[in-house]
Amino acid sequence: MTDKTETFRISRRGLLGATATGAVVAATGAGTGLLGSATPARAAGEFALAPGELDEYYGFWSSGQTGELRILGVPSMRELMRIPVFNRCSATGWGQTNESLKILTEGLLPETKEYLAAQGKVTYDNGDLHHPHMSFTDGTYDGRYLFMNDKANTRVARVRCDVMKCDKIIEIPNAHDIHGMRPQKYPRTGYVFANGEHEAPLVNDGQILDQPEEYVNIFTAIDGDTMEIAWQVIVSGNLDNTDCDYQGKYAFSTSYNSEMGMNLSEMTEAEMDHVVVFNLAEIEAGIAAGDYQELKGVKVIDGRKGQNKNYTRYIPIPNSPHGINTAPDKRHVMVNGKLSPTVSVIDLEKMDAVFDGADPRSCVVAEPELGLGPLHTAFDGQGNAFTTLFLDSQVVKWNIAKAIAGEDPIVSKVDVQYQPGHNSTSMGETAEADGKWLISMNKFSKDRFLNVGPLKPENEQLIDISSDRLELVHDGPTFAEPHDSIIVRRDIVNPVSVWDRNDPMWEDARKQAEADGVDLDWGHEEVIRDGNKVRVYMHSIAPQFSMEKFTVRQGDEVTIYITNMDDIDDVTHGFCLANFGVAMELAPQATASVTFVAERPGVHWYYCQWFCHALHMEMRGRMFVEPRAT
Ligand code: K7E
Ligand code: CUA
Repeated sequence: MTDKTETFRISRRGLLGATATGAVVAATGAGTGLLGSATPARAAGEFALAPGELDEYYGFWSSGQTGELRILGVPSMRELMRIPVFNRCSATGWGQTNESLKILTEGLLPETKEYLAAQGKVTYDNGDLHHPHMSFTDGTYDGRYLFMNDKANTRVARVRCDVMKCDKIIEIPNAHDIHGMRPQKYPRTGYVFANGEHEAPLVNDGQILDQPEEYVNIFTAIDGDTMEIAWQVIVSGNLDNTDCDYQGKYAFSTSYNSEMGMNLSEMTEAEMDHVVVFNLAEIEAGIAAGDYQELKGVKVIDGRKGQNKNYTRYIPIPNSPHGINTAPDKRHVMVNGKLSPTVSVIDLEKMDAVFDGADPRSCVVAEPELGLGPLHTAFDGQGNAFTTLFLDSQVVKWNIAKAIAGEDPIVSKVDVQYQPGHNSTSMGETAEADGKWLISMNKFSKDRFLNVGPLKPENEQLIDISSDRLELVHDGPTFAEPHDSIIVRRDIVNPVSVWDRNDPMWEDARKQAEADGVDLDWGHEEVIRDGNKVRVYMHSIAPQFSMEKFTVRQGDEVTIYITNMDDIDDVTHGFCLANFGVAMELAPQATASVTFVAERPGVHWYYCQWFCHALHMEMRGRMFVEPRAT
């Protein structure tokens, strides 16, 4: 940090005070001028990468209501890729190709398919992706999968890390609006835990509205290998965020509405809410012993308060806790107070006793006051925690052992711009937390960037945490609205550059080709007519499609299969059929397909829409649609 930056920071703090809000910035009008004139100097350290240099970490970012997953390089904060998941993607054809539609539709519940059909749709085209997390083996990331939730439409998705594409999306029955989601850390993933956030009647068929006692919430364990639901637990109160231990024994979720209120004043009435602790072995034993009801094909166990069973325990926690984060010491869990200025520290070594009947609060070994609006906590692996303070617009570094000893745990604070939600540290949610970088994911950017109109980007700030002096080194604008990120050492992530021709993603295309007597392993160009269904097989190799033209009839249902024969890094083609709303990505050695009804007679050009060659513009052909006989 240069002196200039320090001065800038002090003067801004002096001007706005410790609980600066955007309203104050706007009202004084001085914020913009100050910030504009004092550009923080870029720290000439490890953070600045020269062109061509590679990052040390992969960052996996959610995108909130955009519905996609993003990959950034850390520490450069360069955005490297977007992986469409719950959204419709114009560039890749996600949500349009047959391969993506299969993934987007096969995991939907029957009643959802009916609802969508009534809208003339086969799948949702929005999502709200909050929490991306990698699969674990033995307490650290294993580079197999990324899992993520969709709060908007109650789904959980999986992305394969070898090709960085989504391969499974499931809708979670019985639950409503999946929010918190975490993979099991030990012995491996294993389970993926998912919180239903919003309460609803257990059988939600329109018979019950204002009987809060009939409302429940559902915690779900998904098998991360098969992406099938393993079991569910009915709980009291709603569920917000979740995490689990490093022993494979417990998972736990925060609840900000233990009151089961239906409006704001009811939801925030009680002084204490709770964390629900799930005892995995007890739940598995209960299921095995038949102590469940089957609802929509899922085994659902009752873990509500007062059930007198050992499936769950309810730990009282001050007012509306939000984030919950297990420390890399494998022992302590931080529950972030949100409306309470505290973080409650749970000692997992005291949890067995709580299940044996000890006072639930006996596992809370510290509750330090850290500042206003604690939302999420990250770790450096050296006994320190970093908590975002939403209302204070700060990140506070504090020492866990000091908090437990009853000493002042606060090491330092750094201002962030502005109102942080999640933060994440390098490898910080694993046993290999390395204490190098912290990302503060701020909900408001206000005056930090050029004004782009009423809708502003969010701001994500990179902070060097290698010393006690938390050094802000980079501002990064992002589009709506990454909630959460993970920072993964690059040696753990090893994607391929070229598809395997036999990848499961192209299995349906291969089977259909085989049935049609077309050999996809050779250059192919075939038009197969099957009633009014027409299947067109062609390949691409820079700078040409193997078919310069083909003919179909008006009203035919046409499926185009294209195999990209190029097997060189980075030679991706595309297929865009103009004025048909059809476009898809063809990465090296991929076989992608798309289906449409040829309702437009005439000559229609298809072209390659991913720049691939000096003759990319010439990479095109014609579809001729013969008019229907009148
Ligand atoms: Cu935004 Cu993790 Cu959905 Cu906190 S959650 S901020
Ligand atoms: Cu092929 Cu552009």
